[in-house]
Amino acid sequence: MKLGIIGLPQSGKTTLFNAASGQEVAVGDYSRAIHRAIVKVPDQRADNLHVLSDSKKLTHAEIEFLDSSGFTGKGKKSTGELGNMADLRLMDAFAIVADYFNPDATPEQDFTAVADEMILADLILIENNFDKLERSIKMTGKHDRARELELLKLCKEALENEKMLSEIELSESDKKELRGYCFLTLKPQLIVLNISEDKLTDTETIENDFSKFRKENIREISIICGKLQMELAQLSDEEQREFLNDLNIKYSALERFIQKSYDLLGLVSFFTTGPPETRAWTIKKGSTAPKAAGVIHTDFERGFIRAEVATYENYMEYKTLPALNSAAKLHVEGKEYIVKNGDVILFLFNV
Ligand SMILES: Nc1nc2c(ncn2[C@@H]2O[C@H](COP(=O)(O)OP(=O)(O)O)[C@@H](O)[C@H]2O)c(=O)[nH]1
Ligand SMILES: [Mg+2]
Repeated sequence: MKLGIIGLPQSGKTTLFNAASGQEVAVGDYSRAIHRAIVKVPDQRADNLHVLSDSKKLTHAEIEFLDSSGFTGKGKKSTGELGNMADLRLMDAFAIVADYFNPDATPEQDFTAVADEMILADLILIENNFDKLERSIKMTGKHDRARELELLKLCKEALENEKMLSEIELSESDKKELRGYCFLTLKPQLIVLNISEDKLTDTETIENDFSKFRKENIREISIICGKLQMELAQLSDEEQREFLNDLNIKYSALERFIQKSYDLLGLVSFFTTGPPETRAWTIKKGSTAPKAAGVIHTDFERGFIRAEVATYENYMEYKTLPALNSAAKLHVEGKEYIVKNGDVILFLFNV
């Protein structure tokens, strides 16, 4: 799963990338270089199961972050020809970073400029394909792509009215029809307000001010002080704890940012745990038990017999499989079972 960090130049993209990845890429240099990192998704539940099972190994879920340039801030006046477009189209979601640390910052305006550029890029993509498709349908008499053409028309209209494609109603089969286009404005977004240190105590107010941008499953808000988080990421675990204690900060904004990205990607975690390893696995929301087993090993999916499932909360309360079993908190589930966020699972399979 890939999350693209985008935004205007000097908004703090590379700073945020460093904070999330622990890398030390140079910031503030107007560089247009692309950086990639695999970032582990912090999850207290995995940490707790690890301790409970006294596992030798602990493995967290992961997402790929891409620090990407390419947006100019020219909005509607841009050419819509974004740099590294191919990379951007492959992202599953975007974190759109907006400067809210400069005294004269205009985060709403900056977000709109990025949005306009995304809209324009999608519009150009349609324009480049529309006539070709129309002609091919006419010439070959192949009407199986008629729906695709209809959808492109619909999308074009929306974009021309400055709407993102995520805002129009599309059925699952329509989305499938459009999948190949990898439209930028169809991907979920996390608006990252990159605040200055002196706004750290106002995050609630800021969150309220920007709540109009929030839209379920489409757009979320995250407030973070990138610079502080980047400096933190470069300290040892112990130094980080001391630093946060000194500032009287109990939670890590960075963890919440990563967790929000994960949610936005439509992902949930299930766990396997035991003495050799505790591990958080990633699946798409709505996956069945055999699909989840297949994430561990393809043989597990093919040879799936059943799953023994406990909720994370029950697992932590009863601590062992026999205890869970006698309390009737260990459920035997078959092929149709939809795995839930936080399930602790033991798969039985036959290969
Ligand atoms: N004060 C402050 N400065 C920041 C913050 N985030 C980034 N900057 C500064 O803004 C400049 C641009 O940051 P950079 O991450 O390179 O932006 P990018 O062009 O979007 O990758 C650098 O000089 C950073 O030090 C922040 O949270 N607070
Ligand atoms: Mg940068």
